[in-house]
Amino acid sequence: MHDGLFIIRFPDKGHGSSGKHCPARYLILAFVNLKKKEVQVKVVYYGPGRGGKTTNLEYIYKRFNKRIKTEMVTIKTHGDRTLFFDFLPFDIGKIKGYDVKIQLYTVPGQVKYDSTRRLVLRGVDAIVFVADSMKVRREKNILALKNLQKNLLSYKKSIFKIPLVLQYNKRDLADQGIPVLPFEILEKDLNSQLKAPSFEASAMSGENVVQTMKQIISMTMRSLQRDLK
Ligand SMILES: Nc1nc2c(ncn2[C@@H]2O[C@H](COP(=O)(O)OP(=O)(O)OP(=O)(O)O)[C@@H](O)[C@H]2O)c(=O)[nH]1
Ligand SMILES: [Mg+2]
Repeated sequence: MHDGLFIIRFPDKGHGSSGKHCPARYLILAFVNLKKKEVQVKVVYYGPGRGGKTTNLEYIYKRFNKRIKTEMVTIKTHGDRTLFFDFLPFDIGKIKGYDVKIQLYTVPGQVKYDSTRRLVLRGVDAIVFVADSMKVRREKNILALKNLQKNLLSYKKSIFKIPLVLQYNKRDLADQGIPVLPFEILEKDLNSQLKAPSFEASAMSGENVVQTMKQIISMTMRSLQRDLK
């Protein structure tokens, strides 16, 4: 744990819900430094290997590099695969007098790195699930979502309670004649029970990348705002 920081476990009770985009019971677990009046919020981009998680963070970093004071940390294997995680921190201002620091992480999507994924999920406050729209990746998306559910459970967190946004990435590939799954199929496969906000996106071109991030931050902030004293 970070020096001088401790964990506040916010109560797991109703956080005022309206509609499918705001489940009633978010459990927010954030690092709060009362002395420095600072909150750290950890958002993890999760999903199948090669789905575009790192590309999301790279786009955000490029787009906001004037406001992001720290370098993006990224650890890659040969051929651009994430080995451990990517990390991108930035400040979003104050809530109730607290400086809010957002930390974006990615996990390595390759199946063999499951213990690393679990490690990166430690202390997670919110999830962006990046699915790959390519038809050939249909099964991999479903397996990765199941893997997320399992790994969250190892921290006693429910995929139904944590703030979660789905991103259907690589929509641009349809223009190149590469078969992509229709939005409705992705919704049926991945979101029929979760009923989370979902975005069709292209991390390559940046389409809906910032919107995805804003959605997850606003869902997380809504919960935090109620719980910060
Ligand atoms: N056409 C297209 N390609 C994309 C898009 N997003 C990512 N890619 C490409 O897909 C490949 C994998 O992207 P990454 O961002 O490295 O994927 P990842 O999810 O971080 O993969 P792991 O680190 O192995 O889990 C790269 O070659 C990207 O350029 C997209 O929206 N459209
Ligand atoms: Mg990666």
